[in-house]
Amino acid sequence: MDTTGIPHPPRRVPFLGDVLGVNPRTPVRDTVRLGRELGPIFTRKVMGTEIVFVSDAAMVAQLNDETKFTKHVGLGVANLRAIAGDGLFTAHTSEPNWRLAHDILQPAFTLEAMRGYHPIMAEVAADLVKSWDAKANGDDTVDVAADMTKLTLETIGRTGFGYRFSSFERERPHPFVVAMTRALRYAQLQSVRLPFVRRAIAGTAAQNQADIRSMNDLVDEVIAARRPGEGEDLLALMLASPHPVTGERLDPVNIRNQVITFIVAGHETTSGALSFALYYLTRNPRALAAAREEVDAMWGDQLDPEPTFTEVTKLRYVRRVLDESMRLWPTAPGYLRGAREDVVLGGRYPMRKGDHALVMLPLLHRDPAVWGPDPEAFDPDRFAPGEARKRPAHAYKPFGTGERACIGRQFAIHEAVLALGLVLHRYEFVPDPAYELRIAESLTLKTDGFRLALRLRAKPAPEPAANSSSQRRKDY
Ligand code: MNH
Repeated sequence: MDTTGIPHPPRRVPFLGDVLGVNPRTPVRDTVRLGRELGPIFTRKVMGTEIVFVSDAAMVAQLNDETKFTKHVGLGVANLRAIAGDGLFTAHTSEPNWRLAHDILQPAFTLEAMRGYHPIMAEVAADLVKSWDAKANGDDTVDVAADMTKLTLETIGRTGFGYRFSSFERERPHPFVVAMTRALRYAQLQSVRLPFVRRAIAGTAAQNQADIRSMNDLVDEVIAARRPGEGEDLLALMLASPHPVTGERLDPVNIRNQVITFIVAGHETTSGALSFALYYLTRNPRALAAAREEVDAMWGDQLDPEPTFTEVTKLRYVRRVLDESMRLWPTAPGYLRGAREDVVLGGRYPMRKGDHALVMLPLLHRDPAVWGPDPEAFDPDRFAPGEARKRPAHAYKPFGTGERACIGRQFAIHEAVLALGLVLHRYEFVPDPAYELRIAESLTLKTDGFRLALRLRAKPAPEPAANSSSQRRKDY
């Protein structure tokens, strides 16, 4: 797009662009800092690519207008097509497979459908608790982001495809995870135009080909092992269900792309959100106390509560903690919108059909005009009943917008509230007071180096009862 008149950082260097004072490890945080100086629309040019960033709620509302804009597959998302092809996340809205897959899969992501996944989600949360119990009450600490990633990967694997990565039982990550992590890093570094830098960080093209092949092979095995009519998961739906209107089906290559898409999209973002939520809870005693009060009111002195679906949906404060964490650090920090026709953004910036701009969520979510004078303050009550209605409709968009918004939103929220609720009920968290938040930035955001020691919370002695399973847990 024509960027004359849009502010950009001072000291632009020929060819390299806006690289002064920019650390390649922290592009999102640097952009947040820049945005505070440059205002709600600005550009950055990095290695020849210029990106327009937008964070003003009114301009974002315009970009979110589905009649004038749609998702633009560019930057990091475009690079992922080597891995996920025309899967839901990486498909162009105009690709026929996008709508076909969207319509076939939509029923698998309703709140009602979550009822079906709930028992498996609870089983995985119980696995997390078991692994944390083994480290509680001693000198051990847990790496929060790593363990949340085990939880979310296991959850999408088992609920989506009946596949166990056995994350909690392994010393080293599953080979699929090794290949996926490296392939994602490789994809992300496609935009780096210095091949030797890229090779040093992400390995060779041959390695990348091998990684993608090994991911495909595992997925193909899982699909081949599935007998017709078996299971009630995402895979069963994709194999068995024709489009509700046209009767068309997903082809095998597309199904493979979807499986890989769900594994990638379905775990990194949710695990990051859980990690930030735990980080903020350990820094905000009042929020922690309020969240504790809620889970204690729900599960009281039960030693091993078995949360029901409905109980999880009633943990409203825990949900607010999650919402507020995703306000400050939306783990998918932005999304691109492309113009369907010539438009003028914000009444001042002409965009031609096909031009695109990035909605910069951490800045949108800090706009003082919307969030008040102290947007950095962590306050879950910003999401108390009625509060959202007082804000402009497009001021909070951690799950994206319109028909290309996150299909897994309810899934992520149910999974995360369940796990957060359980660990809040069970453990006292002992953070390292010297830890200052660091963020690992890849395609998504995660806490970096955030560790917790855990203490099992003291509970009143259980009523003596014959054959009570809780009797066995003397350590509680
Ligand atoms: Mn998810 C799209 C954020 C969890 C599967 N997701 C998006 C988009 C955002 C997003 C933002 C839109 C991106 C864009 O416009 O380019 N997603 C999240 C966050 C979490 C999350 C913050 C957790 C917290 N997502 C999940 C889970 C799943 C999932 C869990 C699957 C089980 N997301 C998707 C898919 C898409 C998507 C699939 C693409 C949907 C489409 O375009 O049709």
